[in-house]
Order: sequence, then C-alpha cells, then structure tokens
Amino acid sequence: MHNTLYHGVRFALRVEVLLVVVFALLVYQVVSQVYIDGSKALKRDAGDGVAYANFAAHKFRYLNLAPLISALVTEHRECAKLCVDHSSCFSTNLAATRDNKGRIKCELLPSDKYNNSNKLLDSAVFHHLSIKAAKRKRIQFEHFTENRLSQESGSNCPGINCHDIKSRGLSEGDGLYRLDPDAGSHSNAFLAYCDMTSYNGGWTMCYTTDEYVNPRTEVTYSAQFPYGSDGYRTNCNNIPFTEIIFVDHQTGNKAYFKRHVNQTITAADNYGNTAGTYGLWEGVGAVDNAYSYQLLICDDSLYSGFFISGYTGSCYKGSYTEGCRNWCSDRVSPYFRTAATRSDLSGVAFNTNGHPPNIPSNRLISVGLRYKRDEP
Ligand SMILES: [Ca+2]
Ligand SMILES: [Ca+2]
Repeated sequence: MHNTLYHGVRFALRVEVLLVVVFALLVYQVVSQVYIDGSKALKRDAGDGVAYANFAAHKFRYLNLAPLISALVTEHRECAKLCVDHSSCFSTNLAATRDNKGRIKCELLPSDKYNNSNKLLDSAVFHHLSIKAAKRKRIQFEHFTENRLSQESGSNCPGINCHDIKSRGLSEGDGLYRLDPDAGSHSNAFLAYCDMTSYNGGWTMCYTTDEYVNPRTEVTYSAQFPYGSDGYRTNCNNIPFTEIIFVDHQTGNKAYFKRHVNQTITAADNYGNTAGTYGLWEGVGAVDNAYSYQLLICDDSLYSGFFISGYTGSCYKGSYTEGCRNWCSDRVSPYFRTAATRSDLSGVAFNTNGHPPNIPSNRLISVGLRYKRDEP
C-alpha cells in the first residue's frame, strides 16, 4: 500500500496531465494503468490547462433530472469531457446502446445522485455516471484490465437467461440484468432480476407478489417495483428450466425443486398441462423431504402462476378440461402457490397446505427459474 502511494505521488509529480478524463465504464488496454488523485473528484480547467473528473458508472440506472444539454457523441469519453467543460454539470446519463447512426445520447445533468437519490431509477436504455465523491486525501491506484473492459461490454450484451450470464463469468452479483431468451436481435431484450447467490445462483426471478399473479400476461419490469417488493415482474415465459425456486420474503426461507427428468420446459409451452406432463420433482431447502413434488403452470381464471405441491395418493393435479382446477383433494402436502381468485383459495402458501378448508396467510413470495446445463 505504501509502495503504491509512493509510486502514485511520484507519477503525479513527474507527469503533466493536461486532460485526464478517467471513465470507469470504458478504459482501453493502452491506458490500462492510470493514476487518479482520489482527493479531488473533479477539477475543471481554471486556466492552468488541467481538468479531470473521476466518474463512477451505475449501469442501467437513470438519474431523472431535466438535462442541461442533451448531446449525441461518438465516444463515451466525449460525454465525460462535455460534463467537465460545462460549469454546471455534475453527472451524466449515457445511452447504453448507439443509435442507428452509431451515436450515443449523452445528457449533462445539473446535480448528482447524492442530492437526488430518489430520482435514480432503473433503466433498460441508460447508464448513469456520477462524479465520485471525494475520498479522504490519498493517491489512488486503479488498474483497469482487458478483463474489466470485456466484462463491461459483455454485460451490455444480454444473456439468454441468468444462469447463462453466471456460467459465462459475467455475473456481478444479485441484481438487474438484460435478458434476450431468443438471442438474435436484442431489440426484444428486457430487464430481469437475477439471483446469483441462492443455491449457487443463476435464477431468473419471475415475480414477487403477496396475492394473485399472472406470469403469462404480467411480463413487464417496472422500476417502481424492484425485486422483492410487491409488484415485481419480468417475462419468464420463454426461460427454459428444470428447477424452480420459491422465496418467502417474510422469513427469508427458500426452497427449490428439481425435475427428476433433466429435460427443460418453458411456461409458454405448458400453461394448463397436468402435472403428470413433467413427472416428479425433488425438494431442496425449506421443504418437507418426505414428499416428492409436482408442478402446475397455470393460466386459469381460478388460479394462475407456478404451483408446486406434494405428490399424494398417486395423483397428479390439474387437467386439460378443468385447467388447473383439480387439486387431488390434497389437504395434507405442502403447497407453494400464490392466491387463487376464489375466497376460500386466498392466501399465499409457502410450505403449508393450501387446499380448503386450509387457507394460508398472505405473504410476499418470489418465484424464479433455472436450468443448470452442467448438472447430471
Ligand atoms: Ca432477441
Ligand atoms: Ca399485492
């Protein structure tokens, strides 16, 4: 550490840097070693020919302020330079992708996220760049590697699902990622929350609710309802899976279920099928291991959403003629389901029987899907 400080000071003294615009999002290998004076986050040119800023990137976030100027730039760093050169600019919003003429939209903002924390929103199309808060006076050494650069561009490029992102080494932990399940053109990519940590991660999280949900039609992520809050949704219809996770936000308990047959299914292809279509599932986590489990994928006026329950009486639930309405009179096994529309089927079950006369309490739960290719 002292060595680093010492070299940092020497570097700062020895080299005249006319314009150091350090841009955390995009640093090329040729400038892979850059010394930053962390004691000053921003210095505008006051006539001494020295100006710089130290930007932190907040990917897929947008600071919702009226811009001072909205510009189109061809290089990311031009946006940072425009901000440094503008006496009232304290942060920028930068488009995540180029327009059809290869230009990048750059918004110069009159304030920053520290003074407007409630206006920093999730965004599918923008990154927010704030000037780093000045740290205690010290010389910082930052080493950007090719790996860092490829990670940045890698996560701009959507994954087909969360496990795909994780298995390619592009996970940056739990959070929002762009997904494009059908690959090809990314014009239909969308945002989803990836749980990258539970049971080795890679879960594409479909919804969070404390009541009724319809994953077939409720498919749009909204920044107003982040993951874990009532109303979170994304499009899981075309996410192939062999495993399904349920999270109980009231207790923090989690359970997941692995299909015995390691063959993927998608919700889009399976709404209304009987549970026998998929065979039995094994429970892991906060779950009664005395049971084998079964899955329904429902879009019925009575019940919709994913529904796991125990396999009892050699009976698979659901049927074509009745949608998801046949529950095998199973009044004993643990259910994992959201609320149905009938009053005696209300409540949200997590590891508790959910057949009348049992009415589970309402609780906030989330459901996610995963297909681990590397599993036997
Ligand atoms: Ca696509
Ligand atoms: Ca609700």
